Amino acid sequence: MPGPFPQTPDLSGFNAPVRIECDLEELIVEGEIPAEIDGSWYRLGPDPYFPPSREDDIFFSGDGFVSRFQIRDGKASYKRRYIQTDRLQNDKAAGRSLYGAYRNPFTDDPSVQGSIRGTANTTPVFHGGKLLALKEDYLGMEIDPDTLETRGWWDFDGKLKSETVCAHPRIDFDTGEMFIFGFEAGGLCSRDVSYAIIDKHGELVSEQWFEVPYVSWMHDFVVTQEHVIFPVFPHTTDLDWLKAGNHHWKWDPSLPTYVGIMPRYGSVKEMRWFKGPAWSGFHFLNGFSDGNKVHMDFSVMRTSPFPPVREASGVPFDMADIQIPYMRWTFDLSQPGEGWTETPLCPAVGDFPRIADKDHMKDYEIGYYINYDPANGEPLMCGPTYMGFNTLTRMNVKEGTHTSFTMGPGFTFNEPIHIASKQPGHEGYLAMVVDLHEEWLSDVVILEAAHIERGPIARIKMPKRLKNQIHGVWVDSARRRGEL
Ligand code: V55
Ligand code: FE
Repeated sequence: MPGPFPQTPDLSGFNAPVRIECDLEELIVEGEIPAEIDGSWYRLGPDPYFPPSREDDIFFSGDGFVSRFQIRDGKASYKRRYIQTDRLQNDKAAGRSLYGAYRNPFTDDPSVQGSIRGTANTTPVFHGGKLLALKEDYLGMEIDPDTLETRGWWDFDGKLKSETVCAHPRIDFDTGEMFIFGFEAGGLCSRDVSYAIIDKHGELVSEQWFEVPYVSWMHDFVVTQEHVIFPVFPHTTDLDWLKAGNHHWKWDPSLPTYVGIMPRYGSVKEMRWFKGPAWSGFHFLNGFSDGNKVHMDFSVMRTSPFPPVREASGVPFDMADIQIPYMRWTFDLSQPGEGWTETPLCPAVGDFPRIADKDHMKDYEIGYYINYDPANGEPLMCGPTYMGFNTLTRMNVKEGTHTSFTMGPGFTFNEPIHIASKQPGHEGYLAMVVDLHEEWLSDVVILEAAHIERGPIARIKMPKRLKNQIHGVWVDSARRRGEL
């Protein structure tokens, strides 16, 4: 019999596992879901099936779950399944967790040494007719978009040589191409990074490898219509650190930040490296090229946002290190030197950015993300940072203005998705799961993207608390049919 889960911040309260597989039809809807919304919203996250073998297991380690809200004709349904990874199957056969620290195979039970550790728990992506569940530690797992059954690891018909695929592919809305990379591509703690282009049909058309100056937690990257940008921030690791039994990452601010930029259809030999002091960042909202200037917009920090990483690295926490406005970094390829310029875009301090698919990789105006605003309540314990987001922000990067939506104290927000409208000139909709801490439930709110400050136009009531997700994707039914 599995014992109880440890009562640690990573695994208790709103971070406690939910462990449910279910099918819910005819969800209760307050307000009205616009009739034009027709598609599937896939969400992924970690949800440990068994209590971990280690009391100090972290949020990111959990077995992957995939869930789908299907929305059509003003109605919604919900389906949720575990992703049947090798790891989950091995654990189920043993009746307990056989795997040790986060991304550290040295800490696994001898019976599973050498087995595939991928948890597929981070990002769903729909491309080339396939739904993939990604985590940066291994290949993507193919999932049946209708039944959510697990189909198997996807190596692009045997063509991809990289051992890993990142959790943040970038899709060019106009060409339909998908750009991917993988870090530690050549094995645990290798400095190899792969960079591959997948055509709109899902065929791998190119893969190149290059080395980064040190092993880095390259969680995301940026692709513009002309360039690709690889930021290297000093969350790092090495074999000695892993052999000592640690979780994968340590924060080492003595290392510089590197940013590699190359033409997106070019050779990795053309990579130009920029260099600066230690910064940290996870998600990029967007990037674009303007002649010799290349811009990337993101939430930047001066430390690791994750308490277990800071603790293991012996870094004290200073709130100021994570309270930095949303930033634009601009690299001028016509100038010599290693530096770049930094321009604040919006004062709201947050992450989980979203942009309309059509604006991706281009000069744009509107971005959305969630942030923590102390004016809207005390921080609530949830997520990997132990500080739930309580505000949704819409920023206009051209005007330098922003608007926001909050539900006040007692609520935290998961990553929003953007749903394009079919009406000309309409900015579309945002949807996000909201955790109701007092009621111990979760709801979905749907907002007009242009008017988030007016509050939800519809609210879907869930009968259960949902596990904190990581990322999600909206797959319009028209896109599913190949029409978009
Ligand atoms: C993230 C999530 C992960 C992970 C690494 O969103 C980074 C950040 C759910 O697992 O392993
Ligand atoms: Fe991410």
